[in-house]
Amino acid sequence: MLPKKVEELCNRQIEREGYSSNLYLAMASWAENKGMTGIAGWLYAQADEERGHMLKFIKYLNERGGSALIPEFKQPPVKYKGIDEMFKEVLKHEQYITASITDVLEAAMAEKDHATVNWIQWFVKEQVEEEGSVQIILDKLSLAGEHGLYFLDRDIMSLRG
Ligand code: OFO
Repeated sequence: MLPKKVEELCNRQIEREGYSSNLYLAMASWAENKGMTGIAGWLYAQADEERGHMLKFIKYLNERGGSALIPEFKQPPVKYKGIDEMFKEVLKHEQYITASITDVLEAAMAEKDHATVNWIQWFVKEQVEEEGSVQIILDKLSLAGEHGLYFLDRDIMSLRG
């Protein structure tokens, strides 16, 4: 049986993954309107992945005898100061998600819920990859300057893991 605390934190994670998806959609839409179609494409793909993460939590909860709750989502910001600032926001958000995944893992460990400890490892690994790939984009942005932004926008999809 799924411990109550783990169920609660998985439901919290459903909201956070769903919000991540909407946040990246909002960023994608903003970038697309600025003519950054490559960056928008990267963000749209990321938004799809986050929706997939939300679905994983929904299905896992229901499979384990819990109840997955579909929440309301707050509206993500509609404007961003620039591409650099936006990707800094992405990294900050992913670090927040990593901490949130760690909360689920630690609760599962405390409750001796080995099934969840085992299942959540996929997310632990995924977060390392996601933070890493956003960090690479930020490094490239700091090298690129205004001129190089064109090339980053053109090539960004090749940086997807
Ligand atoms: Fe990028 O976060 Fe989902 O897990």
